[in-house]
Amino acid sequence: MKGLLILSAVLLAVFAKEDFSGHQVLRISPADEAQVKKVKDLEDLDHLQLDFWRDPSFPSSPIDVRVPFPSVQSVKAFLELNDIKYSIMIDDLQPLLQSEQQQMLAIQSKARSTDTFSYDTYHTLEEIYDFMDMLVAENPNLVSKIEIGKSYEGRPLNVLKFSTGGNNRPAIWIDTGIHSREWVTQASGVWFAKKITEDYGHDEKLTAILDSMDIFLEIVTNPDGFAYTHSTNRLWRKTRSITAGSKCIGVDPNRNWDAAFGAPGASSNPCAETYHGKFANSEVEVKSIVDFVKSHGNIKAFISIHSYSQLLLYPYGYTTARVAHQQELDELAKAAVTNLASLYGTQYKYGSIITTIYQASGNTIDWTYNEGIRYSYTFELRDTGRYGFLLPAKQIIPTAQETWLALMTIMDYTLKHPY
Ligand code: 0X9
Ligand code: ZN
Repeated sequence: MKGLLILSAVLLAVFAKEDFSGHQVLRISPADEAQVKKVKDLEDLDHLQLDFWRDPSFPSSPIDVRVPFPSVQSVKAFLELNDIKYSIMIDDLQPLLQSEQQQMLAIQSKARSTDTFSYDTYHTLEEIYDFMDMLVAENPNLVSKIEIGKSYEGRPLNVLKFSTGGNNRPAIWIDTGIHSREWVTQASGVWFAKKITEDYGHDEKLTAILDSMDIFLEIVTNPDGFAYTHSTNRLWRKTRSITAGSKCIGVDPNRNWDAAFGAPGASSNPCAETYHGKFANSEVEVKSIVDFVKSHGNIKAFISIHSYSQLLLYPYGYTTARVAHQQELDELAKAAVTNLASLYGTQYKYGSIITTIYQASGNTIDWTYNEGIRYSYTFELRDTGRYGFLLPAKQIIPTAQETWLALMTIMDYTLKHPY
């Protein structure tokens, strides 16, 4: 019976889902701006169905792009014809997806408490929502759940509040999973939540933080997208909202914020992965955070967690203009990545978004910074491209552990440097 159940789960997983057999991820290294432009122009050839994992920018980072099987030959021929250097980063995506699925199915029964929950595997939305409820039930004096809104498809937008009392204390915001395919981020968010409950009253620094500040943690910031990565397309990034007049679904929730909305560094094409949406805050997943931040009024640090690339970034993404607190943010970033590396040697780069990665307008932390939240940061977690968004589950705990050291650095600094 059990064998049959597993078999049917596997069959369902195989037939209901988008198949990535023969899809390759190429790492392209343009030699100059002209070559960047040639690669960028490929994105507008809709029939190629390219999915940029790392956007075109020069010279700061190579371009990683997923090429569907039917396009592989022509894209390579194009690159070779134009003398553009590339290497094959992932030679077939499907086996990676299959081992990820097998790993998930190997976890037998539903956890009855957060002590028996498997932190070293990926979980469905339902499992993560159950985890939150268990954590709240087990720690009623420390953790509560706030619903800040409902997603486009009607799912609750749940935020965990860690608080030891007080009235509207200064607070730290952390979100994971605003891009749904960045699975190591939601998994790390779950681990952070458990870690906070374990360390409060035991770890001196975290205890001091929670004795005068609150922490808000939104683990599944894009639940519709996340559900879709499980049901249909593992590589879904955007929201799931319908755009009138287009056959393409979804808006990039990291281009939809009211900071240079629609400027260069976002796309006006609804089919693009960086589509900014019809207007700022059009996505309810974004608007709900905006409303929460404004009504709270006392958030002192805002940390938005993505993957991949191993970066710790601060504003701005839309302009090369420096933020007023550039030096302070830079020094704190340096301290945070140094502490992160102390655990397993994982190397992070840091700097402003536009100088370190690429131009991105309408992104989360440009808005939060302009809103007056000085310690606004965004992480890009592991790895640097070997697995990209398909980071093996055995890296979840090490990733979360090392990231926690960086988060503690920022939170401790926030406590000690009120403004
Ligand atoms: O393109 C993005 O939105 C970010 N990269 S990702 O692969 N996670 O999609 C980079 C933009 C930089 N800004 C933030 N991460 N907030
Ligand atoms: Zn992202």
